[in-house]
Amino acid sequence: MTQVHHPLDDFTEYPQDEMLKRARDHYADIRRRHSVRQFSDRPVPREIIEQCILAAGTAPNGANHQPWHFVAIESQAIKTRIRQEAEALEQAFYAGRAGEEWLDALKPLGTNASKPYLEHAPWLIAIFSQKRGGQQEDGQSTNYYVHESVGIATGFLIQALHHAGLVTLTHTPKPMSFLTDICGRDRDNERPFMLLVAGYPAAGATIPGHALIKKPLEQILTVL
Ligand code: IYR
Repeated sequence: MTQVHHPLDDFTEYPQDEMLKRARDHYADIRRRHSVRQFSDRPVPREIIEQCILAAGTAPNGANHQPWHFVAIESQAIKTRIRQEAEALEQAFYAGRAGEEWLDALKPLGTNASKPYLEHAPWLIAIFSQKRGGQQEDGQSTNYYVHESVGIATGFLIQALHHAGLVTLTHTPKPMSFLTDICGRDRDNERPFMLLVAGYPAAGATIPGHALIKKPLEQILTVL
Protein backbone atom coordinates (compact mmCIF):
# COMPACT_ATOMS: atom_id res chain seq x y z
CA MET A 1 0.00 0.00 0.00
CA THR A 2 1.33 3.48 -0.89
CA GLN A 3 2.07 5.93 1.89
CA VAL A 4 0.07 9.13 1.66
CA HIS A 5 0.72 11.70 4.36
CA HIS A 6 -1.51 14.66 5.16
CA PRO A 7 -0.63 17.92 6.89
CA LEU A 8 -1.55 17.94 10.60
CA ASP A 9 -3.95 20.81 10.10
CA ASP A 10 -6.34 20.20 12.97
CA PHE A 11 -3.80 20.57 15.80
CA THR A 12 -4.58 23.55 18.05
CA GLU A 13 -1.83 25.18 20.09
CA TYR A 14 -2.88 26.98 23.29
CA PRO A 15 -0.81 29.48 25.27
CA GLN A 16 0.70 27.75 28.33
CA ASP A 17 -1.55 29.44 30.86
CA GLU A 18 -4.57 28.38 28.86
CA MET A 19 -3.14 24.86 28.54
CA LEU A 20 -2.83 24.63 32.31
CA LYS A 21 -6.37 25.92 32.74
CA ARG A 22 -7.65 23.36 30.23
CA ALA A 23 -5.79 20.56 32.02
CA ARG A 24 -7.25 21.69 35.38
CA ASP A 25 -10.74 22.05 33.95
CA HIS A 26 -10.54 18.61 32.39
CA TYR A 27 -9.44 17.06 35.68
CA ALA A 28 -12.26 18.88 37.51
CA ASP A 29 -14.70 17.45 35.00
CA ILE A 30 -13.39 13.89 34.83
CA ARG A 31 -13.18 13.59 38.60
CA ARG A 32 -16.98 13.88 38.53
CA ARG A 33 -17.11 10.58 36.64
CA HIS A 34 -18.29 7.82 38.91
CA SER A 35 -19.29 4.21 38.44
CA VAL A 36 -23.00 4.27 39.21
CA ARG A 37 -25.09 1.24 40.14
CA GLN A 38 -28.51 2.86 40.40
CA PHE A 39 -29.89 3.80 37.01
CA SER A 40 -33.06 5.55 35.94
CA ASP A 41 -35.07 3.98 33.12
CA ARG A 42 -35.32 7.41 31.48
CA PRO A 43 -34.64 6.99 27.75
CA VAL A 44 -31.50 8.34 26.09
CA PRO A 45 -31.69 9.15 22.36
CA ARG A 46 -29.80 6.71 20.15
CA GLU A 47 -27.98 9.56 18.38
CA ILE A 48 -26.13 10.43 21.61
CA ILE A 49 -24.90 6.85 21.93
CA GLU A 50 -23.88 6.87 18.25
CA GLN A 51 -21.80 10.02 18.69
CA CYS A 52 -20.05 8.49 21.71
CA ILE A 53 -19.28 5.33 19.72
CA LEU A 54 -17.80 7.52 16.95
CA ALA A 55 -15.55 9.11 19.60
CA ALA A 56 -14.53 5.65 20.88
CA GLY A 57 -13.67 4.63 17.32
CA THR A 58 -10.99 7.35 17.14
CA ALA A 59 -8.86 5.64 19.81
CA PRO A 60 -5.23 4.88 19.00
CA ASN A 61 -4.82 1.20 18.17
CA GLY A 62 -2.54 -1.40 16.62
CA ALA A 63 -1.73 -0.72 12.94
CA ASN A 64 -5.02 1.19 12.74
CA HIS A 65 -6.88 -2.09 12.35
CA GLN A 66 -9.49 -0.82 14.84
CA PRO A 67 -10.07 -4.29 16.31
CA TRP A 68 -13.37 -3.53 18.00
CA HIS A 69 -17.08 -3.83 17.57
CA PHE A 70 -19.75 -2.20 19.71
CA VAL A 71 -23.25 -3.60 20.14
CA ALA A 72 -25.60 -0.99 21.61
CA ILE A 73 -28.64 -2.66 23.13
CA GLU A 74 -31.90 -0.86 23.87
CA SER A 75 -34.21 -3.84 23.25
CA GLN A 76 -36.03 -4.61 26.50
CA ALA A 77 -36.17 -8.33 25.70
CA ILE A 78 -32.40 -8.53 25.10
CA LYS A 79 -31.56 -6.48 28.21
CA THR A 80 -33.75 -8.82 30.28
CA ARG A 81 -31.92 -11.85 28.85
CA ILE A 82 -28.56 -10.29 29.62
CA ARG A 83 -29.65 -9.55 33.18
CA GLN A 84 -30.76 -13.16 33.67
CA GLU A 85 -27.54 -14.64 32.29
CA ALA A 86 -25.31 -12.18 34.17
CA GLU A 87 -27.11 -12.65 37.48
CA ALA A 88 -26.81 -16.44 37.23
CA LEU A 89 -23.03 -16.05 36.81
CA GLU A 90 -22.80 -13.46 39.56
CA GLN A 91 -24.69 -15.72 41.96
CA ALA A 92 -22.03 -18.40 41.48
CA PHE A 93 -19.32 -15.74 41.83
CA TYR A 94 -20.65 -14.35 45.12
CA ALA A 95 -21.47 -17.84 46.43
CA GLY A 96 -17.78 -18.73 46.38
CA ARG A 97 -16.31 -18.82 42.88
CA ALA A 98 -14.63 -15.48 43.53
CA GLY A 99 -12.69 -16.77 46.52
CA GLU A 100 -12.45 -15.14 49.92
CA GLU A 101 -9.80 -12.54 49.11
CA TRP A 102 -11.73 -11.16 46.12
CA LEU A 103 -15.01 -11.06 48.03
CA ASP A 104 -13.26 -9.21 50.88
CA ALA A 105 -11.88 -6.67 48.39
CA LEU A 106 -15.42 -6.03 47.10
CA LYS A 107 -17.00 -5.54 50.54
CA PRO A 108 -16.39 -1.74 50.63
CA LEU A 109 -18.29 -1.44 47.34
CA GLY A 110 -21.33 -3.28 48.69
CA THR A 111 -21.95 -5.12 45.42
CA ASN A 112 -23.90 -8.36 45.15
CA ALA A 113 -25.38 -10.65 42.51
CA SER A 114 -28.44 -8.49 41.92
CA LYS A 115 -28.08 -6.41 38.73
CA PRO A 116 -31.44 -4.71 38.06
CA TYR A 117 -29.76 -1.93 36.07
CA LEU A 118 -28.90 -4.43 33.33
CA GLU A 119 -32.61 -4.54 32.63
CA HIS A 120 -33.64 -0.98 33.50
CA ALA A 121 -30.87 1.27 32.17
CA PRO A 122 -31.75 2.59 28.70
CA TRP A 123 -28.57 1.29 27.04
CA LEU A 124 -26.16 -1.61 27.43
CA ILE A 125 -23.11 -1.45 25.21
CA ALA A 126 -21.34 -4.77 24.64
CA ILE A 127 -17.78 -4.22 23.46
CA PHE A 128 -16.10 -6.97 21.43
CA SER A 129 -12.44 -7.35 20.47
CA GLN A 130 -11.47 -8.85 17.12
CA LYS A 131 -8.49 -11.19 16.83
CA ARG A 132 -8.24 -10.93 13.06
CA GLY A 133 -9.62 -8.88 10.23
CA GLY A 134 -7.63 -5.70 9.75
CA GLN A 135 -9.34 -2.52 8.60
CA GLN A 136 -11.36 -4.34 5.95
CA GLU A 137 -12.58 -6.97 8.43
CA ASP A 138 -11.42 -9.60 5.95
CA GLY A 139 -11.26 -12.27 8.63
CA GLN A 140 -7.63 -13.00 7.67
CA SER A 141 -5.24 -10.19 8.60
CA THR A 142 -3.80 -10.37 12.10
CA ASN A 143 -4.81 -7.62 14.50
CA TYR A 144 -2.18 -6.25 16.88
CA TYR A 145 -2.28 -5.04 20.49
CA VAL A 146 -5.92 -6.02 20.55
CA HIS A 147 -6.41 -5.75 24.31
CA GLU A 148 -4.59 -2.46 24.58
CA SER A 149 -6.52 -1.03 21.63
CA VAL A 150 -9.94 -2.09 22.86
CA GLY A 151 -9.08 -0.97 26.40
CA ILE A 152 -8.21 2.52 25.15
CA ALA A 153 -11.35 2.68 22.99
CA THR A 154 -13.44 1.65 25.97
CA GLY A 155 -11.80 4.44 28.00
CA PHE A 156 -12.65 6.91 25.25
CA LEU A 157 -16.23 5.64 25.25
CA ILE A 158 -16.62 6.01 29.02
CA GLN A 159 -15.19 9.50 28.78
CA ALA A 160 -17.46 10.42 25.84
CA LEU A 161 -20.56 9.22 27.70
CA HIS A 162 -19.53 11.18 30.78
CA HIS A 163 -18.84 14.27 28.67
CA ALA A 164 -22.29 13.94 27.08
CA GLY A 165 -23.85 13.94 30.56
CA LEU A 166 -24.53 10.27 31.20
CA VAL A 167 -23.32 7.87 33.87
CA THR A 168 -21.84 4.45 33.20
CA LEU A 169 -20.92 1.21 34.87
CA THR A 170 -18.30 -1.20 33.58
CA HIS A 171 -19.48 -4.76 34.02
CA THR A 172 -17.57 -7.97 33.30
CA PRO A 173 -19.56 -11.03 34.37
CA LYS A 174 -17.38 -14.13 34.04
CA PRO A 175 -17.39 -15.81 31.60
CA MET A 176 -18.88 -13.31 29.15
CA SER A 177 -19.28 -15.72 26.23
CA PHE A 178 -23.09 -15.56 26.57
CA LEU A 179 -22.86 -12.04 25.13
CA THR A 180 -21.42 -13.43 21.89
CA ASP A 181 -24.55 -15.53 21.37
CA ILE A 182 -27.05 -12.93 22.52
CA CYS A 183 -25.44 -10.26 20.30
CA GLY A 184 -25.06 -12.65 17.35
CA ARG A 185 -21.31 -12.11 17.02
CA ASP A 186 -18.69 -14.40 15.48
CA ARG A 187 -17.58 -16.87 18.14
CA ASP A 188 -14.24 -17.67 16.46
CA ASN A 189 -12.97 -14.18 15.83
CA GLU A 190 -14.52 -11.97 18.49
CA ARG A 191 -14.33 -11.96 22.25
CA PRO A 192 -16.58 -9.96 24.57
CA PHE A 193 -14.34 -7.39 26.26
CA MET A 194 -16.75 -5.53 28.51
CA LEU A 195 -20.37 -4.64 29.06
CA LEU A 196 -21.00 -0.95 29.65
CA VAL A 197 -24.23 0.24 31.26
CA ALA A 198 -25.17 3.80 30.26
CA GLY A 199 -27.99 6.15 31.19
CA TYR A 200 -29.16 8.67 33.75
CA PRO A 201 -28.57 8.01 37.44
CA ALA A 202 -31.66 7.08 39.48
CA ALA A 203 -32.98 9.84 41.74
CA GLY A 204 -31.06 9.59 45.00
CA ALA A 205 -28.30 7.42 43.48
CA THR A 206 -25.30 6.93 45.77
CA ILE A 207 -21.69 5.98 45.26
CA PRO A 208 -19.55 4.03 47.73
CA GLY A 209 -17.14 6.17 49.75
CA HIS A 210 -14.44 3.63 48.96
CA ALA A 211 -14.66 4.60 45.28
CA LEU A 212 -13.95 8.26 46.10
CA ILE A 213 -10.48 7.55 47.47
CA LYS A 214 -7.99 8.40 44.73
CA LYS A 215 -4.26 7.79 45.11
CA PRO A 216 -2.38 11.10 45.47
CA LEU A 217 -0.13 12.36 42.70
CA GLU A 218 3.04 11.52 44.69
CA GLN A 219 1.95 7.90 44.70
CA ILE A 220 0.95 7.54 41.07
CA LEU A 221 3.64 9.72 39.46
CA THR A 222 7.41 9.47 39.27
CA VAL A 223 9.21 12.18 37.33
CA LEU A 224 12.71 11.32 36.17
N1 IYR B 1 -18.56 -8.69 38.53
C1 IYR B 1 -19.03 -8.63 39.91
C2 IYR B 1 -17.94 -8.43 40.90
C3 IYR B 1 -17.14 -7.19 40.84
C4 IYR B 1 -15.78 -7.29 40.61
C5 IYR B 1 -14.99 -6.19 40.64
I1 IYR B 1 -12.98 -6.40 40.41
C6 IYR B 1 -15.54 -4.92 40.89
O1 IYR B 1 -14.73 -3.80 40.91
C7 IYR B 1 -16.89 -4.81 41.14
C8 IYR B 1 -17.70 -5.96 41.11
C9 IYR B 1 -20.15 -7.59 40.04
O2 IYR B 1 -20.40 -6.84 39.11
O3 IYR B 1 -20.80 -7.54 41.09
